[in-house]
Amino acid sequence: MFRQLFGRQVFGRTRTATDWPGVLTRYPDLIDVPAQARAITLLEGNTPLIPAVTLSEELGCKLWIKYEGLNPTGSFKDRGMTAAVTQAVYSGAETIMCASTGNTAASAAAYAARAGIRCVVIVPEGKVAQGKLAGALAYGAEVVSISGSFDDGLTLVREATEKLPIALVNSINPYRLEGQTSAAYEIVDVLGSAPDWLCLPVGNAGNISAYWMGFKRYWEAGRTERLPRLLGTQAEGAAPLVKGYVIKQPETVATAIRIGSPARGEQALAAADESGGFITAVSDAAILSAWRQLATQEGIFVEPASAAGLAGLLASVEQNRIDVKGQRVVCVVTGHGLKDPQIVLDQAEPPATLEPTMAALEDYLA
Ligand code: AN7
Repeated sequence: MFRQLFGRQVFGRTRTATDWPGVLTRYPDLIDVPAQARAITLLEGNTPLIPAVTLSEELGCKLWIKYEGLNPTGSFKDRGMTAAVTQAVYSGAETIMCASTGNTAASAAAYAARAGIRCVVIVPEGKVAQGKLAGALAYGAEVVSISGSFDDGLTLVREATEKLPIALVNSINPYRLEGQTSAAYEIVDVLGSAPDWLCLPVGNAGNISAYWMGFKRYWEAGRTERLPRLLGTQAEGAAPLVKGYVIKQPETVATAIRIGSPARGEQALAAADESGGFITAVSDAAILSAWRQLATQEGIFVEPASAAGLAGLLASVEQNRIDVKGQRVVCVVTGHGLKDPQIVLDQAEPPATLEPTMAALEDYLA
């Protein structure tokens, strides 16, 4: 039955948009992977662009939230991983490797499982949110914890993949960016053209670079008549692109973007500049405040790093660095809230405990 329904489309080489709507298939003319390659996909992408009603009113603009936590492994990384792993398998790789603050690890692990190849992930000890570590382990990756930072891990992975027959799937791999351009296409497909501002968190700086590539490609193809300005946000304790130098010991509650030497830093700065936007930094308190607002005012639960884009938008409006009145703004929220349950338990009031009686409940409600 399964084969009958899905056989050729899923396991064969045929890829058409209706049969198999992962990002490689949805935008085959725009994402550069070998056409003959068997796509390794979990039907990633096609995430909702949710109107943020309360925040729109507060800001006097039209704000949408691109909810990337609804990708198969709970973050935007899946868009790039489908392309990187498809290409790696096509070129004969039997092992993939990455350094990660967590989401890349979980995503690489899932796509490696899908492809039936080995996956080794290097993570900074004690600095990876629980849901990400659980994901990587569940998908069967080999998790190696190092007593160093993400940046130390990436240095190690670069060296290992140069020396050994292992494919690197961090965002220095150009196929990662290829796949991640898909998010820009999706936004334009929904809005009809690019927004005035695109706001997102910046860590290793691959995603902001990919969005800019994507918007420009769509513009060149005549599929949007305008380009957005990019507003990238780093955490104050991990803001090398704002400060202009490498941060040796980055620190932030937003562990996903706890990165001191972004591999795509120069490309990201050039992209922000070319777009007429900029990269800014906000405090952990501002990140947590935006994170709370998204959940309690909009019903959108994300991991803290994901709220950095909104935090940067709110801070930049507050500081009169930008004026978004009447404009169309998209905030990309990059990872699901369930990735980091501990932060909720640390921040929220513990649940009330009651006797199981109506009297106790009435008492509580009053
Ligand atoms: C939720 O997983 O670097 O600027 O190793 O997990 O493209 O690096 C994660 C990054 C934003 C920053 N939001 O994106 C990793 C990793 C979330 C993230 C970023 C990450 P880039």
